[in-house]
Amino acid sequence: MNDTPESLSITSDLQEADRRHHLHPFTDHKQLGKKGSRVITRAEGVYLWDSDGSKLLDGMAGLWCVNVGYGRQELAQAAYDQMLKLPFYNTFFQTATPPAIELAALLAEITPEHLNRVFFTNSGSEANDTVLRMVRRYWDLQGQPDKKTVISRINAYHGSTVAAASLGGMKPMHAQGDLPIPGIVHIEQPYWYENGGDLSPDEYGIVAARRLEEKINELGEDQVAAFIAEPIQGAGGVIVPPETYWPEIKRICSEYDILLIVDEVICGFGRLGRWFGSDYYGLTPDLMPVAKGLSSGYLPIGGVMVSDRVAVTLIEEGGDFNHGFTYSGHPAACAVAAANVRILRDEKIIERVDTDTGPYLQQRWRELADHPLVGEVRGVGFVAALELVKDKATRTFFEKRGEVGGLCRDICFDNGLVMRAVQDTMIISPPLIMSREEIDELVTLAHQCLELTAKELGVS
Ligand code: PXG
Repeated sequence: MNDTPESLSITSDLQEADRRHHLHPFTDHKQLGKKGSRVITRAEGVYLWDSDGSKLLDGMAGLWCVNVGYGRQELAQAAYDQMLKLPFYNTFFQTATPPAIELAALLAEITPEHLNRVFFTNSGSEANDTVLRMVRRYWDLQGQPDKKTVISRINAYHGSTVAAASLGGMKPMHAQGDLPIPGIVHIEQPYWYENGGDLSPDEYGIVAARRLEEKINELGEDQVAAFIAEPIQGAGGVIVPPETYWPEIKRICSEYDILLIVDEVICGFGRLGRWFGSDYYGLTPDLMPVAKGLSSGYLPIGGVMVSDRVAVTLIEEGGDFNHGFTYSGHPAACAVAAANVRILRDEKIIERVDTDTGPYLQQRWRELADHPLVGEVRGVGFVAALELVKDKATRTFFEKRGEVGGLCRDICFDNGLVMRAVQDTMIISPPLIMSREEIDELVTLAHQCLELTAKELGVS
């Protein structure tokens, strides 16, 4: 702590202005008002500093996005150069800019083979709004306008706009503002630890996947447009599906004529040690929303990768697609994203996550399974979770879900580590450049914070 009077007064001034003028996402402002925001002022590599000078190890890569880590000069330079040359021009009305074209071509190269076109957005939420409109447009053009319903999963997170929050399966979000909108339904998430009961993970994976088949049959194949899912659910609690899940989903999607939408906003750009979660699980999405790691969060940008199957219909038969954003293909954001993709590619960062640091992180993370609070440890590549439970032997959660997770998260923050809590599931998703030494530091800090949490709860 650097509690100089100057830094304290700056922090309290910032907190006061924040309290008076700033509404934050997903925040209880009454609670925040009492405490004051933690103000993050700078970052380098895998570390953050707050306005009091405290250093934090960023176990969440910002918000699952700063894949190449903080402080990359090339990305700042790409934005600077592009802003001087052409800060903005749009991509509507038959125009384009070199960075948008270059990034589109680069994305066609690195995404699965059948994905060759991108529709640019500014965020993952806008990407998923685009997905919903594209899916319905596709089936209209196919002469099947009744195929409208999209099947998603409980606890899925696909963003915060009206369509994206509806595609998501978060009850507290649906409870505010009459969501979901019509034509979106949700099935069980493949969460073995909570829902698997006495089944083995592999048995349960099949059961969870068949919920999709049951729902298609219940609604009628002629009403169902698509299934949307993340390869591994991120904000839903790092739900790593059992190995049997995706093969069975693939079987169902190919037997029934519905589109597969794979939301790669978190898994994309290297998080699982492959360019995309679709590469990791061998999926062939018809539409693939991306964001976050696309620019490593340096500037806001997202997009939807469109398969040849869907693109041909939209292009050959669709005429105008009446959809788009002023900043679709923003030149500076595209220049930064292209530079970011080149860093990931040229520095072999994803290969390192696959063969070296990813396995090392998973091995070290699994050591935490011995802690009395930890019921399960899971993860792939550079994403991982711990289930904090009341009783490990019986997989019994704490009565008031979320309280212990919140406590542990606060303890982490106060002790120099950013971990995210989803109810009582503790989550990490670090920058992909994290070294072995930094992984050691992460696991040591996580262990210390578990100890402090246990002490607070009177567990030993
Ligand atoms: N899809 C997925 C899978 C996401 O994780 C979005 C879409 C929406 O992206 P935008 O760029 O519109 O935020 C997300 C975003 C959390 C958290 O608390 C997760 C996200 C965003 C904010 C908070 O874990 N994911």
